[in-house]
Formats: sequence, C-alpha cells, structure tokens
Amino acid sequence: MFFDYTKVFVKAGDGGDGCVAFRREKYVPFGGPSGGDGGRGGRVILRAGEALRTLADFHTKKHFRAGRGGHGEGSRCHGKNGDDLVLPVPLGTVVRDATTGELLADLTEDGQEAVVARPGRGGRGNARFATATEKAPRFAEKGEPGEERWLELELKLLADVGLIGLPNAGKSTILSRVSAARPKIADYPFTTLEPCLGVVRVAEGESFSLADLPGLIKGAHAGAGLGQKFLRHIERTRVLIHVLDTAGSGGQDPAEAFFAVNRELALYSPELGKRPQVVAANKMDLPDSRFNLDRLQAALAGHELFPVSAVTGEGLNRLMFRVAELLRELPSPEPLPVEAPVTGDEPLRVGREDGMFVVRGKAVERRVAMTDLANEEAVKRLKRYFMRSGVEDALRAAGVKPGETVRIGQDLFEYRPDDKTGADVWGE
Ligand SMILES: Nc1nc2c(ncn2[C@@H]2O[C@H](COP(=O)(O)OP(=O)(O)OP(=O)(O)O)[C@@H](O)[C@H]2O)c(=O)[nH]1
Ligand SMILES: [Mg+2]
Repeated sequence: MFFDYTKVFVKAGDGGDGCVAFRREKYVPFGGPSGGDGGRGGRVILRAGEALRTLADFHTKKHFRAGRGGHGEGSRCHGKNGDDLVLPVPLGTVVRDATTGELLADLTEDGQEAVVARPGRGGRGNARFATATEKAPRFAEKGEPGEERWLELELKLLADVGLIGLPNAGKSTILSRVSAARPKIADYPFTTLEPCLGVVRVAEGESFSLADLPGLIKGAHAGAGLGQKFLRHIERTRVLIHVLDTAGSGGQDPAEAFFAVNRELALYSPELGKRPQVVAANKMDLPDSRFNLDRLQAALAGHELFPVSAVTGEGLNRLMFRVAELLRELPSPEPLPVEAPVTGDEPLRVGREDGMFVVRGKAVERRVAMTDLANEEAVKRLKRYFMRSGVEDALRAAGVKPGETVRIGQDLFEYRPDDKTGADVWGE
C-alpha cells in the first residue's frame, strides 16, 4: 500500500503551573512572594526529510503529544520547558487543519519544519503578582493548555517529470531503463499499483526526478481504474512524458490513446491538461510501430514526438536530454501559499447549549483554564477580568438569570449577582 493521506491528532504540551511560595529568611518575619513561573509546554513539529517515502507510519499511530512544562518552584525557580515532539514526514507533505481546512504548511525541502501545535505558556508564579497594594499574593496562574487539533496530512510527491499513459504502454520499462529504480514490469495492464520515483542523471551534476504512475484509463478522472487516486502526485511535476504503445497492441490505436488520456487529465485538472508534454512513441522495435509511426506523427502534429524503444534503448537519451532542457527553461514550482496564522482575538460569543449558557472566545477560555479555581484570590481576580473584558455584559445581554449555569472552556460557573456591592459576581 502506498500511504499518501491520513489524519492525525496532535497536542502541544501544557504549560507548567506557576508556584505560590514566600521567602523565608532568618530575621525576616514575613518574606516576599517568591513562587517561580512554570515552563512552557513542548511544541509539536513536523520535519520533512528524505528518510521517509510515504505516510505509512501514521497509519498505526495517530495520536501525538508533546511534553508538558515543569511547574515553577520556590526562590523564583522557573519550571523547565516541556520537550518538543518532532515527527518526521516525507518531502512533499501538505499539512492542513482537518477541521477548518486551513493550509498550515507545505514541506518541500529537506529539513524544513512546521510548528503544528503551539505550546501552552507557563503559569506565572505569585512573585509576579506582587503590587504596591497587594504585597503578598497567595495565588499563581496555572499553565496554559497546549493547542490541540486534528491534522490532515497529504503527500504530493515532488517529481520534476511524470510518466503518463494507458496501462501497458511501457512507462515502468522506460523508468527502469533511464534510472536505478526497479519498478515491476509485466505484460498486463495495471502492473504498477503505486507511484515509483527514479532519478535520471543527464550530465555531471544535472539530474531530475521521474515519477512512474499507474496507467490511466477512460473515466479515470471520475475514479475508474487506479489512475485518479494517484494523479495528485503529478500535480507538482513540470513536464509530462506521455508514453504510447506505438504498435497498438491490444487493438488500441496510439493516437486515440493519446487523446483519451489527455481528456482524462484535463477533466481531473485543467491545469494538468496544460502541463508541457513530450510524447514517447514507445515500442519502436516492433514491426507494427514502424507501420503506425507516420500516421501517429500526422495525428499528433504540433506535439513533440520521440520514437523510442524501452527494450532496445533506442531514442531514450534524446528524449531525456530534451526533457532536461525543458526543465531548465521552466520556472521552479512554487510551494503552496501558506495562509498567515490568524492572530488577534475572536470576539466573545455567548450561546445556549444543553440548557446552559456557554461563553466562547480564545482569550476568556485561556484565562479560565489558567485560573486556580480552588484559590479564592485567584477567583476574585478572574471575576474582575469578567467585568473588565465584557464577559459579564455579554451574558447579561444574552439573558442569564441568577443561579443559572455558565460554561467557559472546561469549567462550570454559577451566575450569582452580589446584593451587597450591587455588582454581579461569580462563584463556582
Ligand atoms: N517490444 C517492446 N515491449 C515493451 C517496450 N516497452 C515495454 N514493453 C513491454 O510492455 C509491457 C508493459 O510494460 P510496462 O512497463 O509494465 O508498462 P506500464 O506502462 O508501466 O504499464 P502499467 O504499469 O500497467 O500501467 C511489458 O511486457 C514490457 O516488457 C518496448 O519498447 N518494446
Ligand atoms: Mg507500470
């Protein structure tokens, strides 16, 4: 099996919790706050490399988590950062957020990396919350949860040139003649079941990669045969070699074969239909080919046609030199344009789910997750944040009544207006 598509779950490490501690010194009856910050969590990173050829590794294991940050300690000791998790992927891996479809990375270079899950930052220790009025804060932040998401990984091979044509045309035989690749070759259609890459050396220091694909048949764009499943692997090629069985074995007229395959290509992707092509009129060692060649050349007038024989090797050098020449003239392919990550905060949203009010918004959810709800001082601070940031107003506008339950992130609150101060306050 050729694994070129999968979904995986990644979670960056949570930040470590901040620490509540106070300095203890001889002769100092009550030292200042000295709790250190938690360390940040580990990142999840995808790294492209030549060691892997497919996404097969991700079919057995699908969940990946980076290390969490260490907790802060007394004496303002910072927790240690969580370990990053680096996942190797093959060159040509396209990474999307599986939920939103957002393109996160197109890893086309050896060693190229993409951070696919942002780590949580460490919670601040109580030393950081000391102010002129509050000299001895007895609370600290909890670590921020690391980002988690499902990713869609799709491999699109990075080949300079693709071999296309009907099954049995001789594509694999050509690849085996011009490169060190050893694809399976046999006298029946659909011998090649998955793409195969080879490297063609045309001169000292000049080479290109050549991909052999399963044969295309009529209806391939709509899923007939094996071809369509693999067409994505020629999307990034710059030149196509269209291989024909010039002898017309099996009663297939070579010119008709040529137009049928091109129709399938264009139906799959108009862009692929316009990709520069050179025609390899193959099997020229067979007598029928000599007989058909003139007619084929006439039918394909305007196309660059090279009579070749993959069996005798005739014409293959000329064909490969011409392809190398075309590659020199054509611009290098651009990696897919990655959308800039969305920064800034989304507006607050209040809705009703399962009979309770739900407040959504990255900032408020993070704030709640980082609050130690067992700590009275920390909860007071959170209440002030609710007032200031408009959570309170948004809820009131949505019609929340005293005693009703409000969920923010993972936590539940009871909405409790406080009569004494006249202001609305919150309790767990
Ligand atoms: N006489 C002759 N036979 C050839 C030539 N090229 C390929 N063949 C034969 O044609 C048959 C099919 O060759 P393959 O290279 O497997 O064809 P393919 O296009 O890769 O076919 P699929 O993988 O099924 O799409 C094999 O029996 C080859 O030996 C050639 O130049 N001359
Ligand atoms: Mg083949």
